[in-house]
Amino acid sequence: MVDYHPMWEELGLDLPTHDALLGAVGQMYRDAFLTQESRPEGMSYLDFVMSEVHGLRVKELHDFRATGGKIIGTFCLYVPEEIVRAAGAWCVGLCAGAEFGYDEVERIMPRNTCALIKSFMGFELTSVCPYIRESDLVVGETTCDGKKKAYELLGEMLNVHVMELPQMKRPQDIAFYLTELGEFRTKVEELTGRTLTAETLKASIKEVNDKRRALQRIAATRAASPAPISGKDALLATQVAFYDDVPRYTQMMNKLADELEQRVADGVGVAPAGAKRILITGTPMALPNWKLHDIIEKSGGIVVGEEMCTGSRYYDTLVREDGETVEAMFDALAEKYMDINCACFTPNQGRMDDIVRMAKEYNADGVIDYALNFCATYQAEAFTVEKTLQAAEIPVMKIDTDYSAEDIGQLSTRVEAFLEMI
Ligand code: BJ8
Repeated sequence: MVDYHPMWEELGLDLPTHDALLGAVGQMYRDAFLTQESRPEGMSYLDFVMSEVHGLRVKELHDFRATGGKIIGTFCLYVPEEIVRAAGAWCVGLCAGAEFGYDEVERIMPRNTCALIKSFMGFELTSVCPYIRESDLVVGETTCDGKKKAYELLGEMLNVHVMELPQMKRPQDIAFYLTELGEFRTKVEELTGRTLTAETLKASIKEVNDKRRALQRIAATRAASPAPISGKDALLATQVAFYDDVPRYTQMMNKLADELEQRVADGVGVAPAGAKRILITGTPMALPNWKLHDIIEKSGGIVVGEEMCTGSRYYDTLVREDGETVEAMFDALAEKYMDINCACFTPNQGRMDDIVRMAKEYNADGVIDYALNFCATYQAEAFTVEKTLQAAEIPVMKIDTDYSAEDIGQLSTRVEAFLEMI
């Protein structure tokens, strides 16, 4: 076992608090993941990644920076990893999925802020996140109001760049997003001292598309009955996509997909025949948020898809690879990214269409619409989600929750009743 404490100390982490966090996440992981039966062998890679979540990967970032490399931390799907990589930097996802440091957060933010924002602010305020400390630049975006205000506070502690995002998807909005991408490119180039070229951008588009293609292969196998992989394991695969080394991750996920495709051919599954199949839609589930999947699958259901940013919104569409000039490739990036259906946009009919399409494609028996408490956009959109699914005659249940364990008993009862009803 390598002792990473000297590296964490160098990053200014609060070592006892950080040890406590790692201990708690390790316990959650063992309870949620290692208790599952007939897991695919390919999951051993993700088990290893998780066992080293603040270790080996952080060391790789640390070593990269020691040779002059730059790390860019992001919180949202609308910040293109392709631009970061084409200018020679690496990207890491910074959204956080655990309740930590809330007392410190509530000294500077309202109590009624969503768990995702409180979590990333809490991680920084209590000095427990090595990824944010390895980030030379943190990129925020003007999506929801809570995030916008959080980035102002984060900007007092870290080097933060905020991308302005439109809230609609008209041609003028897409043109505006393109100018923001141009500004972001300049920012990254200034940081790395390297120029993005048509050649490097083409390569990074292909590389990130390959990562998404691997995730698409995994997702496609989940339409089979029995499903060859649990929802929890599939969610973990997507969560790790935001942190891991891109080519290595793609290779390992393609290996996992090979195994899952073989399982489908052999009729091997992870859930008993007749287990109720659930599609989840809603707010993203950042590492280590596995709460709802765990509840559903411990109640005898199986999650077969996620219409969320840690799910289909991340990998369902690719960037066109036919561009030859930087301008053409930026157009292709704008086209792809502005096609993501976040509830911060209005109108957001594309999301409704995706939920119904996915429920059918993955043969879901029902949909759970999941929102973090105090997330106004997703909670407001829940009415349209419900109406849309009722019109399509697909059973739906709405769950509002946070990262705490307090409501697990109550949620389990509701989920069990929903699984029985559908
Ligand atoms: S593209 S979903 S990652 S903004 S849950 S912080 S919306 S109050 S995360 Fe998101 Fe980008 Fe959209 Fe996806 Fe605000 Fe809601 Fe909290 Fe949220």
